Amino acid sequence: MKDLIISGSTPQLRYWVASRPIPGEWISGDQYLVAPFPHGVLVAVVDGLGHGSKAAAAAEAAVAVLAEHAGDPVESLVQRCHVALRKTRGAVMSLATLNGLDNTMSWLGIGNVEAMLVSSCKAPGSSRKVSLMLRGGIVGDRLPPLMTASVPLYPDDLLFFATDGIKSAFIRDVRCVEHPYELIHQIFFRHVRGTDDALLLGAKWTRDEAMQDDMQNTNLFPEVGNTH
Ligand SMILES: [Mn+2]
Repeated sequence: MKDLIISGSTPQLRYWVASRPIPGEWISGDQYLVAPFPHGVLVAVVDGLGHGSKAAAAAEAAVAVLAEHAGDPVESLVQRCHVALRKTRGAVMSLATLNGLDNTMSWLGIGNVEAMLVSSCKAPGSSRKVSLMLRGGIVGDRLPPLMTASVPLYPDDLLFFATDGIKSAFIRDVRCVEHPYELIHQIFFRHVRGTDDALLLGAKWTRDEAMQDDMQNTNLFPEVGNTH
């Protein structure tokens, strides 16, 4: 089952994605984007409303906008998606911009794609877990006031995103680990609901410009997730 997880990296981030459409569908409305830009990377997870091809179309429209404007502030990315998704079913999404110049992350969540930052096991002091504050709304239909939060980033910090096809209890199992692959695999199969599309993304902020050699699917260009 491990081949359901795909991995990739940018100069500053390694990431792993586990996803599966609702049984009976071949395309998922849950999609992701990891898009590097100079000195940073945008990570987004989008859940198109419902499931099937119309949900996927909404998610794809959002991902296309995000890929095109990856370095923009997160509020403006959400605004752009809101306009682009008006003719679609709409979507919920969480997105984070990780900035390598000042080592901060700006993140924003509309709807219920949960996101969590977990500090590196090597970080001094107690392990830090920070959840993204989500605000109700549907991108393409009605937006809440957009309030971006900013948090400091340290090398080897971990970031997790999960759509509502993953039970919220997944948060209990999120912890700092040296190699997130096994953890992501474990969390996905323990908490996947099976009654909706599901996507879990885990990422490690490496900050290091040196590329890792052992990566599969290494790709410096925006990578769009489209689960078949
Ligand atoms: Mn969903």
